[in-house]
Amino acid sequence: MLSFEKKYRVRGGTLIGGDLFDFWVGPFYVGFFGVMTAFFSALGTGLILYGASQGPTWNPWQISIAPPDLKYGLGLAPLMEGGLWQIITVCAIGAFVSWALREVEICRKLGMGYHVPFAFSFAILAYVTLVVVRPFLLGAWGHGFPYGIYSHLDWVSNVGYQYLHFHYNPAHMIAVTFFFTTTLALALHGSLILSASNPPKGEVVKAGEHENTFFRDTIGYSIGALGIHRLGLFLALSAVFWSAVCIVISGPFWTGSWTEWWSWWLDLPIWS
Ligand code: UQ2
Repeated sequence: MLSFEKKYRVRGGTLIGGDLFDFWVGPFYVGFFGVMTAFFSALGTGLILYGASQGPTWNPWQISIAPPDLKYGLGLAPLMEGGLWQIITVCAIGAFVSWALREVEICRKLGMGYHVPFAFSFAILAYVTLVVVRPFLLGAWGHGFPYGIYSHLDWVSNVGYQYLHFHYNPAHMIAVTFFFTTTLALALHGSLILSASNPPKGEVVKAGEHENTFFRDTIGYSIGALGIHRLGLFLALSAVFWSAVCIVISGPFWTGSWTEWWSWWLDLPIWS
């Protein structure tokens, strides 16, 4: 594997700057976007530490960098009144997007598909939905979540109760179902691979045909070695996608309780 790495440590595939940033540090490809990732990560982390130093605690569970008050709307807030949160948010998005583009450059060097950066972009999308899209649609950066371990949990809890019963949010139902199905698929896949490739001492390693046959014998169907990975990617991305949908519709498109939303069913003309 080490000689393989050397052979594929090739020039080119960069999106910007030509050969200028086309270099490695030890095992890590850097590139223009590696420099950008390092810059935004260092600045963002530094600002979080500075914010913590101005706050009431160094208890890691309780440190929190809060977004601006709602009165600042979509404007800039003073540094200690949410301005830090705004700059940290820009740094976070800069670091995440740079990381994704660094992945793209590595894919291009290796002649691979863009599946990994495509998948990562869904995680970025979920974060951006929470701290940019939804606050923007609601008219204030103060609708973003605070950067703290406990404080962001409190935010999730409070926003959930704001819609009375978040589990009645139909997009939340779909997202949860995808999360659970993802764990089912990974449990099936992980256990199947280990069962075939980790035989007891002295027994021969099994592979594809045994894996297929196990599922054909138990449920009459095998999705296949490539298929299970396509399914897994689809399930995981769908979970993230519907999570973003379920929060972005809460507020901008539905302000009441989510239990009440289901009255569309009782309001159907067919009952009268
Ligand atoms: C499979 C297969 C794999 C697998 C798994 C299956 C040989 C190594 C886990 C079985 C998966 C099925 C039947 C799909 C289940 C559907 C959902 C929605 C969870 O056939 O091929 O490759 O790892």
